[in-house]
Amino acid sequence: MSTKEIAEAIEQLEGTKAEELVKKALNEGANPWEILQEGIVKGIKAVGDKFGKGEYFLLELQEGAELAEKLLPLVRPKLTTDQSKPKGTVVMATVKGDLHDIGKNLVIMQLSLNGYKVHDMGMDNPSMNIINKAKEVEADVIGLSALLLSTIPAQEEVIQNLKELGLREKYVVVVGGGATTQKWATQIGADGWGVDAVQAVAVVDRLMEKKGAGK
Ligand code: B12
Repeated sequence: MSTKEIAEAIEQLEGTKAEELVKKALNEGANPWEILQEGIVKGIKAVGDKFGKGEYFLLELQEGAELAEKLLPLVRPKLTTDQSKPKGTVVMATVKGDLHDIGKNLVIMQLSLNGYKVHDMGMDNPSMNIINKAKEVEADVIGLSALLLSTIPAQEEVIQNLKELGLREKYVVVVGGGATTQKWATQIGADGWGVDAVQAVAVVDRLMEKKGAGK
């Protein structure tokens, strides 16, 4: 039994098979994080590649997303949680106009498992709503996810709004999502960028340490 089979079943949109394979892998004691990354995430990305090449249509893209969303809760309880005092408070949001939240949810999962208190704002969030939420919960970090080239400017808009309100130094701002790069993050003046959920934690950890030491 390999995580490759899980990825392939998702790519082929074989829901029942994918679910059985995930359950079997968990029962056999496979590493849940590996099932997540090498199985589910690789599978959904393969669906996206097929969509990008015109081999799958929107309906199939949606089917793949629904399948991934059904599989994630099977793995979630198997990942161990860090019960210690929260390391910090994070507001995580997918930006305005963007309806992708699977990656954001993985980042939330990983940050929570690593001791952060995370407020999930869901998707399609106007910039000011994100800022108001950060103020309300006294966040340390604002995390912004964007998957579309047409929506990444909204990440920059949040940073601009923070500057205009005189709040830029108050929050660590990290950006991520399939359409972003380190170069983009630097260009818009974000504090950090992460390629995946594991790196997101490393980046937030590093920036929080720096903030604690007087940023
Ligand atoms: C699933 C999916 C959908 C689903 C989303 C459902 C959902 N609930 O999320 C649905 C069907 C709704 C959808 C719709 C559309 N989609 Co779509 N979708 C995808 C797909 C296949 C997978 C996205 C995903 O979940 N990836 C897996 C996760 C784990 O990866 P991730 O999101 O990148 O997140 C990881 C990292 O980026 C990082 N990360 C993410 N966020 C953050 C935040 C921070 C702060 C940090 C540090 C890190 C971080 O960590 C995550 C975990 O490792 C991608 C293809 C792909 N390769 O990603 C296309 C894709 C993103 N979609 C695409 C398109 C074009 C669309 C539509 C415009 C299609 C249409 N014609 O209607 C619409 C747009 C809707 C909208 N307004 O947003 C294009 C985008 C092209 C572009 N670059 O602009 C892609 C790349 C497909 C393609 N190859 O063409 N989509």
